Amino acid sequence: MGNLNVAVVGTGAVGQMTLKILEERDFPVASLKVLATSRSAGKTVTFKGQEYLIEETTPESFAGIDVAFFAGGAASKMFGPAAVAAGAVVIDNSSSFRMDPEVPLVVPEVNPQDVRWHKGIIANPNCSTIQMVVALKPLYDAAGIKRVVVSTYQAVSGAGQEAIEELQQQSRQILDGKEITSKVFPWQIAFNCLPHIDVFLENGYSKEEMKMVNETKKIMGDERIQVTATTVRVPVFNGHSEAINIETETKLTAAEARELLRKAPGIIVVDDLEAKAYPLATQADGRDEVFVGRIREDNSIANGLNLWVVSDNLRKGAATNSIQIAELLLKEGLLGK
Ligand code: 3JN
Repeated sequence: MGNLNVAVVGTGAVGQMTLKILEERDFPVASLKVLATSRSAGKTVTFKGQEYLIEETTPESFAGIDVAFFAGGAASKMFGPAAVAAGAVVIDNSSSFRMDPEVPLVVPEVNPQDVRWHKGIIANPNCSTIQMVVALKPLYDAAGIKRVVVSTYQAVSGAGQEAIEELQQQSRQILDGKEITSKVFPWQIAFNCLPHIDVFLENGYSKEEMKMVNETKKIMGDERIQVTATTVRVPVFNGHSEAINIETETKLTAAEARELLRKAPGIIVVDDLEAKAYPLATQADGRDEVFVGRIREDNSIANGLNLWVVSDNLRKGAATNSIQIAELLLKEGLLGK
């Protein structure tokens, strides 16, 4: 038994993963409230072998709560401030507060110190940003970073449970020679790639692409890092992959970069070409680390590197990172009484 009164808001793919990881990591939970919209209220979830009734979230739900994990969606804006007013620390997986200068945006391997200045809300970055900054951090500390060009290969689980079901259904429909139906994605996702994640903005980029640009600068604490992104949905169930091109300030050889990455927290280097060893979504699925491989010099510029980076987007990209933030608060004596 722990000593913290915990609320999890949201019971979709990220909410369910949050409950699973709270249990796996034996987070010190004294009491648990599972909150959601009226649509899910009345259903049950299991935590540590016990059934919990899902309650509808209201501003009054947070009385006595020490830490509230908001799993994403509209609930954050609607109820986050009420949770803070009730005395809870909110760890929010949505984009609602990420760029708010009053709200720290934290990846524990990169900017753990930022939890100290929170005013009630700490934001969890976008999944694609998290795995990228974990890989960038040791290279930045050693050689500085001028510019990053990233292309993502994002799994359907990032778009939620219904998106997972859509990929399953369309794959079956196509293999059976049937007409496909699309509800979650604008086009067929099975056997296809869609360069379209979240909505498009006036500048021609998708919102997902601009999240990667803006969040990276905030987490790294360096507005000078130039970032450009192309984010693509691919027919993979879980685990986001990224091709990352980096221009450092000073030269790093591939061997030096590999050694820095190998020693960095939260990273597993998988980079043995002879053994055909490189990070794969199928191998990152169910893991909490960021996998880095295909580490090589970009010979088209003086100080360039290329990496292939893969991580479980529901775990490190969402639930695990949120819980690591809470664990960091506990370690710093900033949570509970
Ligand atoms: O599509 C993905 O792979 C990640 C999706 C993230 C996402 C989906 C809907 C709304 C977010 C996010 O975390 O940025 C949001 C949002 O809160 O804006």
